Amino acid sequence: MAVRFVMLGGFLGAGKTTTLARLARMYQARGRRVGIVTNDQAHDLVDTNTFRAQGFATQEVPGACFCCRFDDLVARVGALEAAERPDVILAEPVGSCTDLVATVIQPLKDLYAGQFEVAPYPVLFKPSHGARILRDQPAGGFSPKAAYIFKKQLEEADAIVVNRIDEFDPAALDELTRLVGEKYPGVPLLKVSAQTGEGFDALLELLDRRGAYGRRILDIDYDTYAAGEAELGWLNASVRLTAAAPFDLDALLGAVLRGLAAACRTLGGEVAHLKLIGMDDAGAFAVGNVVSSDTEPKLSLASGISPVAADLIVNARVATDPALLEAEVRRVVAAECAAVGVTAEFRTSQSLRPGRPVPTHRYAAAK
Ligand SMILES: Nc1nc2c(ncn2[C@@H]2O[C@H](COP(=O)(O)OP(=O)(O)OP(=O)(O)O)[C@@H](O)[C@H]2O)c(=O)[nH]1
Ligand SMILES: [Mg+2]
Repeated sequence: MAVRFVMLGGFLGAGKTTTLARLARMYQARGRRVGIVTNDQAHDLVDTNTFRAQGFATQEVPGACFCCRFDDLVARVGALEAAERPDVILAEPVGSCTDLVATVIQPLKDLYAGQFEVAPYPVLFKPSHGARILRDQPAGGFSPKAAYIFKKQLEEADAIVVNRIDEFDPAALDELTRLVGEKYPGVPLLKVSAQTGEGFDALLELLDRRGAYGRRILDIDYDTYAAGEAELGWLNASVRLTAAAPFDLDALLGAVLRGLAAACRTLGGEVAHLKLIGMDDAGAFAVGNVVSSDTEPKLSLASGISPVAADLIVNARVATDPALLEAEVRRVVAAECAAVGVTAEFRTSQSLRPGRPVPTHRYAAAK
């Protein structure tokens, strides 16, 4: 039987990983086997580790987006199928990627029709940047080209899913959904909280639908798209933490996040997403995030542990020079670790600006 392929779009930090982890648990509770595929421009993914630490079978496509690594995506899904026999594949594309209907969904439907049954394509709406971008306020902290990507992501959605509704009172939520509805008329609108689970029955119901979905092929200018992506500085680093005495992993992650947020303010670069995962050698883990320059650093998943050694992975996506970003990450991690008697050894570190997307396939019209 064909495997259900569920891809969830949305801007950097919109809540894709949190949403997919919740959906995975819901599918499992209904007796369905789940496999997850993550994706990033570089190696050492916080998201892969976050999913695996929660016990989910996860494969990753690192180094470029799904659209440019389409064959890798199919191969990773194949590896999951061989090992896990999943009923559902959950796929998380890079949050700065768009045109996924033309480059991933349509080719999967056309070339792999017997293997996959592609679900409707929902895109998460990130309120912190989204409200400013849709109101045409100075591009939500980003340049108009990065804002262009944000809007194009929503334009190709079968449904727009407003996330983080736990943070809104009813009047503010009404205003936000009215704004989204006006900009994307006729597109079904869902309201969820990936944190609390509110609205997820409706999301699951949408994902189970069959019909003419995944057909909103964008009219898109790849020069603007590439320029918008290239404005983002990307940093992935993996660091070994060791100490002579136990240290509070959650407190250290919090201090690093606050230090990085302050460094980004000094650099003047809007934060798209700063994320960290700390893991001890026994599998306990903590995740911390900052999703915009005006939201507080948050320990999203706490470990409650005080190890003497741990691995730290830092993924930063900030509208600034990647070399400066890398220097700040190295400085902040070293300083915050030193302050609590922890030695930080950088094992790998990659900083880059995403290259121009060159999709493996692009369907100009829906099949
Ligand atoms: N309050 C609140 N926070 C949320 C919700 N959903 C996600 N978050 C938080 O938002 C942050 C980013 O969530 P992720 O799930 O990592 O976002 P993402 O879209 O996967 O990010 P990238 O993979 O970097 O693009 C984390 O701190 C989450 O805990 C929500 O519904 N409510
Ligand atoms: Mg993610």
